Amino acid sequence: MHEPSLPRENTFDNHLVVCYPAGLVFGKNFLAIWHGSYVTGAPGNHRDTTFLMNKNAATLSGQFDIAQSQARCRWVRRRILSMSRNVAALHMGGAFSCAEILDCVYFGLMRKSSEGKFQDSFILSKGHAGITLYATLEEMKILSPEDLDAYCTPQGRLGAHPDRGLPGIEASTGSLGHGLGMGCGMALHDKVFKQDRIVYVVMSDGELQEGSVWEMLLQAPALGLTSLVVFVDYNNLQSLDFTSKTHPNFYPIQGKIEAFGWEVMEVDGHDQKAVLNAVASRTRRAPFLLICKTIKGKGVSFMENQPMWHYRSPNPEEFQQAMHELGSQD
Ligand SMILES: Cc1ncc(C[n+]2csc(CCOP(=O)(O)OP(=O)(O)O)c2C)c(N)n1
Ligand SMILES: [Mg+2]
Repeated sequence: MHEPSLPRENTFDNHLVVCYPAGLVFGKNFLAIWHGSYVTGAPGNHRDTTFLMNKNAATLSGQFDIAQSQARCRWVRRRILSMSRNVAALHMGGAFSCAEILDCVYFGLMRKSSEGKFQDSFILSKGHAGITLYATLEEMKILSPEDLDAYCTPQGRLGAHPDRGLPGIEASTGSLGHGLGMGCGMALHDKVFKQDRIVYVVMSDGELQEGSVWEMLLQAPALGLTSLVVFVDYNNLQSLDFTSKTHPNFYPIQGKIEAFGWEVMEVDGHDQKAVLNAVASRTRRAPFLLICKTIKGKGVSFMENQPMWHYRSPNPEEFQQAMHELGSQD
């Protein structure tokens, strides 16, 4: 029988036997599981994604300063706005809706080793919000200002969607519906190999339309993937319309996912304290999913809840107005 070849050129020490049967069970999630278990591997095995963290970053919730986080998020949104001047269009609405979630993950939740490397992992499943990840990584001094200035240019290395192997980026995403499968693969790896790592995944609410997501929602509790922490950026909007209008039967979300065996909570996704408290209160007896109620385009009055701002760059007047609202005087 033909066996798929393993990425031997890498330094992985995992074994096919662990996930091959899982692949049979997971059907089309096989590749995502494969990616999670083999390509990403154990903490410390990451090929190009280990990096020194900003030593000044507060990484424990106890040190997390809400006012500083709010200032960082305003800065992240302004940074995204400034990047929008150089490209025809970018996913601004969904980038703004998840700024606080990413800030909580990177500055409040992710643990680092004594050598300053991340012990935990992060997957931005809604890869079209890569600009928020880039700006957050710039805040952490993992990406440089020059990297962001060259966003989506031939001479730059940051594209519209995150690419694994760039500093701080552990998973290539952008095709919606795969981040949860990757996260499950990573968590399954850690369970089998007894690795102490938490895998954080940020998904969009539009992704809940993907069958692959529901396969994993069904499977993760059965596999006992208790190191998995998932955030759903529930902004009630996808590209063109409100998700509650196009897919009303998804709502309410919480009970459906709980019925599969997850521990689920719902908070205001722009309230850092609520997000961190919810994650801190998880029992660790089941995979944890936090429904984060957010506003697409958050922070700029004329962008909030407007489908048009899913994928549009502001004109010069709109840019000035948006900068003003985001505290350009900070
Ligand atoms: C599999 C797949 N289908 C379609 C797209 C194109 N696409 C990019 S963003 C998006 C939807 C955006 O809505 P949502 O997923 O809820 O993200 P957010 O509201 O957070 O921007 C779509 C359909 C994609 N990236 N991947
Ligand atoms: Mg959405």
